[in-house]
Amino acid sequence: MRRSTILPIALLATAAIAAGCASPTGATWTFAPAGAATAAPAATAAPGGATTAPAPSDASGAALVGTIALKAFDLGFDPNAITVDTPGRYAVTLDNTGAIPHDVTFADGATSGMVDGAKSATVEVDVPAAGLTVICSVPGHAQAGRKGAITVKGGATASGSGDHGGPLPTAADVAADPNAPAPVTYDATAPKLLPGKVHDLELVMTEELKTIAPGFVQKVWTFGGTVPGPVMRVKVGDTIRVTLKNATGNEMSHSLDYHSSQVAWNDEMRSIAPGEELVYEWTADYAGVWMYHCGTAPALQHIANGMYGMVIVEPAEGLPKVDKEFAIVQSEWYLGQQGQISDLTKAMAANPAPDFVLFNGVANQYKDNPLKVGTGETVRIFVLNAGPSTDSSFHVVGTIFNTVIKEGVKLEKGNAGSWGSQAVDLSPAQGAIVEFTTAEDGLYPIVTHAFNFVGRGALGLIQAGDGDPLN
Ligand SMILES: [Cu+2]
Repeated sequence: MRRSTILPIALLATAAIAAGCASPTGATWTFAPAGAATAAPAATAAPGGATTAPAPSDASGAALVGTIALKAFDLGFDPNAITVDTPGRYAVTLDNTGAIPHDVTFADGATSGMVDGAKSATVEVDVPAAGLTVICSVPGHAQAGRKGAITVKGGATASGSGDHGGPLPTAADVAADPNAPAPVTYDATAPKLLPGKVHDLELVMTEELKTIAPGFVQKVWTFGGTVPGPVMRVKVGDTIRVTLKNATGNEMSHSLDYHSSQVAWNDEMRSIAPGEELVYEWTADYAGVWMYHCGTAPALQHIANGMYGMVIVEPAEGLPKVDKEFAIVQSEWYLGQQGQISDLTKAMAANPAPDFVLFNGVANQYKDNPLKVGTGETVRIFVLNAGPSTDSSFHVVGTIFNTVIKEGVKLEKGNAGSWGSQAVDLSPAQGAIVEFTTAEDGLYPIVTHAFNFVGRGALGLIQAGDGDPLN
């Protein structure tokens, strides 16, 4: 029975990956301004599951104007922002693909009743012109994100919807836009070492619209057209010469601060205006997982609006070979109004409460598109906490890190005593390498163990083998 609870997630994920990933890396590590880099068209599947083709008939005899198919998994509804063409009576079928019981309960009281895992049930509901909200009534489930809304086309968005099981912002000040373009998945595969010892690169800073969580579009500032910026991978002893360009047409001055470099703040790290460029040259003297970011004042705002990325500096002798390598940057998003930049007032709070916490720039993207590994393969993750302000406790559920290299401190696989590590604490601007092996086929969630953030987008999955521990 549990097979059917797991496989649909994996299959959905495969489809989503096939639908297109924007790799931030290229062979020459030269990054074009990103007009191209943004969004796929608004998913035609966004109203997913809703059809207005009249259903044949129903038990009550009342005319149905359509049917709605809803999936419940253990973290949300899919979809959870549903748009229908007209008000009227709909038959809603809940397919519980999760492992524990859920229901679908509408604001007017209509409910499917509790549906066990791998079971389904149908409930009829009258959708008024104003739309209505829906929750799972199991205690705690709605608060954890199992809620959504049905909206009638042309009507206001019923409050409470996100999309595709994505988390909801804690702030009630920005409503999800059901027509927002689907987020573009950031390829988490760690790039290969740049060949040679001297690297002449170009990095263009852009200002453009991006969907940072389903339903939420922000005017982000980028390095190289992606958030995070591209991952760069070099070795100790290399020379890196970056031509940094502030794209013509941008509104803001920007700058670049490589934590992996030793240069004067008021030289290479100076701000440049739109249309200007500078050359930032540095030598890789120390190995590590380093942050780079825009340091233009207020740096808090420039980081909170997307201007950060990772530099991997390997020791001169290189890193031992492993089977799979990923790079993950954790960051916070303080939601601004739709189409606007992030909210600096929220980011400035003494106790900041991010609306989203992101892995590689998009809420929950690797929950929807799991990272694939083979069971028993050696896995290495380069992880960076870009902040700007909250700590990360990076953890992969079901695994133990046998190797951790954090800020120059090393736990080595095979050490006397068999010491291991469960979570790596990363303050803002700290980075680490973690290595582990999955014990069996299955799903291994990637989280920050500060669990209040898991429901805000800081959730991914590693899929080992076919994702099914039981076959
Ligand atoms: Cu900037």
